[in-house]
Amino acid sequence: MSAFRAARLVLAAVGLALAGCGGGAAADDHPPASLDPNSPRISAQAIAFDQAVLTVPADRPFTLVFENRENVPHNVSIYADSGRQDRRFEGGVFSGPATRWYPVPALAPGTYVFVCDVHPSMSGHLVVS
Ligand SMILES: [Cu+2]
Repeated sequence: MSAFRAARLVLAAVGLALAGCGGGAAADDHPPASLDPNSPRISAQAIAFDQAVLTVPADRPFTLVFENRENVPHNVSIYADSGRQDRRFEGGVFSGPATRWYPVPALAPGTYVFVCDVHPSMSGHLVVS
């Protein structure tokens, strides 16, 4: 196989991979150009989050900095209800050790639930005020 043909196959595979990660999951593998130093941070290790409560300001988009410290797939999603039906943000799943910067849209004041969709026991509360 020629190098050119091999490269085209790789590009096609990458395109398929990108197309396959739809569903609204969001994750940036680099920080935004201007990361607010007050951005909420959370990490995962031993199938657990390091924090039970996160607090963010209401009605303002924010960046959630998520550090996955282990070679296990995790994400952070945000739900408006404890029954986890009304999802307001779906973070992309990834294995660590790695960090992702989740672009979370503005949320109305209230108490939300954050959870790892892969491990439902990993959860906490997001206080938006
Ligand atoms: Cu998880």
